[in-house]
Amino acid sequence: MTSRHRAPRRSGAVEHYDVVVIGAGVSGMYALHHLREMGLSVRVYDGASDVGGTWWYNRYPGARVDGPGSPFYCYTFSEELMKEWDWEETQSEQSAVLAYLEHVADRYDLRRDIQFETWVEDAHYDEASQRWTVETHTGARAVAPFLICAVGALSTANMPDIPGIHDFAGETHHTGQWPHEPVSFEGKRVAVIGTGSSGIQAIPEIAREAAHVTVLQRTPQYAFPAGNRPITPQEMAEARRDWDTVRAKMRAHPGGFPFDTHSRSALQDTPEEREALYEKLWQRGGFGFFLNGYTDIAISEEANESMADFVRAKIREVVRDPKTADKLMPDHFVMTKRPILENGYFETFNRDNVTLVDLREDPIERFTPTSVVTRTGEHPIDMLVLATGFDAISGSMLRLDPKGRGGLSLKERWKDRFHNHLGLMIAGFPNLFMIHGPGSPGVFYNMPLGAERQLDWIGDLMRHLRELGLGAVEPTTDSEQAWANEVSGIANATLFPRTDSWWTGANIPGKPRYFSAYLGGSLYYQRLADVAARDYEGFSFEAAQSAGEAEAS
Ligand code: NA7
Repeated sequence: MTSRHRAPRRSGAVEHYDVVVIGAGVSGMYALHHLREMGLSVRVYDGASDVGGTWWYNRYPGARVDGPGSPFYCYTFSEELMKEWDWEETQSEQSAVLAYLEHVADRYDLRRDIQFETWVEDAHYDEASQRWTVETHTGARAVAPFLICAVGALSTANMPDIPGIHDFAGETHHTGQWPHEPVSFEGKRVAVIGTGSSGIQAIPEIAREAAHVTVLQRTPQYAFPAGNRPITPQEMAEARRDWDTVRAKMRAHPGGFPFDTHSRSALQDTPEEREALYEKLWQRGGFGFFLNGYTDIAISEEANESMADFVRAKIREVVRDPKTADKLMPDHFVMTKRPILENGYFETFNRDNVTLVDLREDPIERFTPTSVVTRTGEHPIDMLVLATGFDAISGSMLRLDPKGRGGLSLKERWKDRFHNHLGLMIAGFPNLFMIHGPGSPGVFYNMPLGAERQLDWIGDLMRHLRELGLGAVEPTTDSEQAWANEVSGIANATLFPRTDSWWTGANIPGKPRYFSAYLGGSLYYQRLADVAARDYEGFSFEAAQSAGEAEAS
């Protein structure tokens, strides 16, 4: 397994900034750029050795954008940036996204304010000085009035706790911590645990090279043809031609992409009409089912069943062995786990060198140094790939575990629920901001654009504090409660909370189980604007310490 590169421990140094940002991924990079443009001094810390966050870590074979995709999974703050970068495929490979982020870092000279290979081990708030102090693994400390946690919604790897797993003597790799050196599967017997987006992208690639692949599947999944294709120069030109209009369209769209919205219910159509639309979308591939399909798939059980039946039939058409096809039949509401785009995943089960184990009927009992043992037998293996996902959305904040007023830890505050207001701030943790945290649209929105919009709002709030001589801001617990009701109210009107998924925290034992993302799409940004327009209703403020008081404390 890869280990984090770490600088040697040293102590004593204390540096002062206006803002400390944790994380140099898509969100942290924009935080640095935007806040620096505002004239603030900013320091960014990241455990990786370069920019990219999730895109730096997730280098497993087959890793690609698996959303609506390029060229619109990108920053929008600069027309020049949009005009100078050519995307080549609709579902860009990990290396292409990382190359783009490296270009952004070069173009805006971001690295000079980022300290890489540096892990923040502690962050605590001092009420008297209205400052956050972060301490890194080197013992160095940085003090700043504002702390931005751009720690990633999909960054904290979920390592399964299976008897004997640490005794397994072969190579073990988690997809979210993939080595930078090439990993060879040639001649190896590989077991893969996990059939979410990462497993479904990686398994066909591994199977092409490995001697044998044993897929250990806990939940069968609906997966849709990725429909990856080259982006033509004409399409790139079209995307850039009237950038202001394209950008406005992105901001108006519920998911943050410049596409037309649709409004048709599946139940308005006859079964034949539905079948025809599903077939058209299947042939086209990509995220069409969600962007150009029906509006009630995630709301109505009956509508949901019509699409689920269609996908199950498609899986049966592809997979030749009926017993294997049976094991691959998903039985949850379609769309209520993260929709997956696949590139030859189901065909992979027609290969002679691939075996599917259904862990629901044949669970893993233990690992030995050379095998994985399930209830019905032993599978000798040379390599283990953990495509077991992440402690998502809230996990990275809890791993950081900042300490707010009175030394209260986030773990304590979030014991039962991820309390927050607007998905941005937490009562008792003044001047701390989360990007893509629980309570925000996060992974349900075009993430670079979502980060820009959250950070623009945060920048405005910082300006507001400065102009009014205020030193600290945090939400009231009443506003947190109201926001929780709004988030849950929207989610509970859908089928999403009824399925176990990383969206509901059900993949992590002991985690509060509820749907924590804001599902109102771009309405969220309207809510942010309204709150700001009403003088930051729902937040409480403190006057700024005088320089002398701050110094004394
Ligand atoms: P996911 O989507 O959380 O998938 C993880 C997979 O691993 C999923 O099939 C899990 O089964 C399985 N899993 C997790 N723990 C275990 C244990 N202990 N035993 C057996 N199987 C297990 O993570 P991904 O990395 O694929 O994707 C994350 C996001 O990254 C993705 O949605 C995109 O947005 C990008 P389960 O379904 O929980 O039964």
